[in-house]
Amino acid sequence: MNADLLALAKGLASTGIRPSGMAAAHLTEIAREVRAKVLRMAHSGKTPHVGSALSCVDILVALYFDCMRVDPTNPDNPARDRFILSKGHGCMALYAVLAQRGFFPAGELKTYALDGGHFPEHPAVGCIPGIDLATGSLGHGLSVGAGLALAAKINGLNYRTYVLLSDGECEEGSIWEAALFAPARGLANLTVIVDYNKWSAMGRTMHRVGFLSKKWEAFGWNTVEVNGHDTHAIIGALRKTPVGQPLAIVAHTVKGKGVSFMEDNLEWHYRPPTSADLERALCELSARDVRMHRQMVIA
Ligand SMILES: Cc1ncc(C[n+]2csc(CCOP(=O)(O)OP(=O)(O)O)c2C)c(N)n1
Ligand SMILES: [Mg+2]
Repeated sequence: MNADLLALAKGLASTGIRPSGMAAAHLTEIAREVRAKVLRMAHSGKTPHVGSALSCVDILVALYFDCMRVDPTNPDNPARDRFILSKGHGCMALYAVLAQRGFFPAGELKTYALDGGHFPEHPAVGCIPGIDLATGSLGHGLSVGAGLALAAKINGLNYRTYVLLSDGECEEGSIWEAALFAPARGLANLTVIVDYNKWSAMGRTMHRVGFLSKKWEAFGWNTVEVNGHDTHAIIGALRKTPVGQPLAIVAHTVKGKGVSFMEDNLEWHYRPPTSADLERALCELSARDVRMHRQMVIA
């Protein structure tokens, strides 16, 4: 744990262990802020994976602003729920959500991807508060998550473990070994969310649409499909904690979600935004926000 950042986090006002019941408009505003932060990071760090990060923003907002019991002022609290971003290349979204939730000051994000900064392009334990596992090499997160869930069960602890997978990594055999293990051990304290954006790094993922959730079900998981950009639908799914079985949420998402020219466009797996791209994207995000606000006022 980085002592400086932890000290700064302790100085921030605590938002409590679980800020449940936030209004839809508030969560939408948080997601918009997070997307803007992601775009700024990708631009300043000149890094790839902006589409991957934008894909999972709403899922992370649902987790950190409703479902997960975490305390930014005590990020290592042994009672906290555990989170593994198995698709580690999407970490700009996680960094931005942690900042938004008060784990460290948002200004620190300016050091993203800089030598000597706290924010590597793939997350590592100890760089910033709130990272439970170093990830980036795809396919390992669920095995570790199953281990954390099993440890909780053995030790009689009631934390829950959440693992966010990408659909590309669901093409790896190690995921399905862990998927077989968790129901066999009755790990009802484990939740998987699949960011199902239908893209991998080089093209479309191989899962036939409609079959991915059937696969989880066949492996013994309680399975739900949701719109991965409808925060309240995600929250509804996350709150369904089945008895005796782990929970898999297949979240239908759009890579690059929130910025029209990045949506469903694989180019943004690789391309960092230029200054012009950034300006256009930020304008679009705020315009969408204004439109949404107007619709809400009218409704
Ligand atoms: C074991 C491993 N192989 C290859 C890569 C390189 N790589 C980075 S992202 C990615 C796939 C991206 O697609 P997906 O996993 O679906 O994530 P998305 O960006 O769509 O959320 C790959 C193959 C990796 N990180 N780890
Ligand atoms: Mg994908």
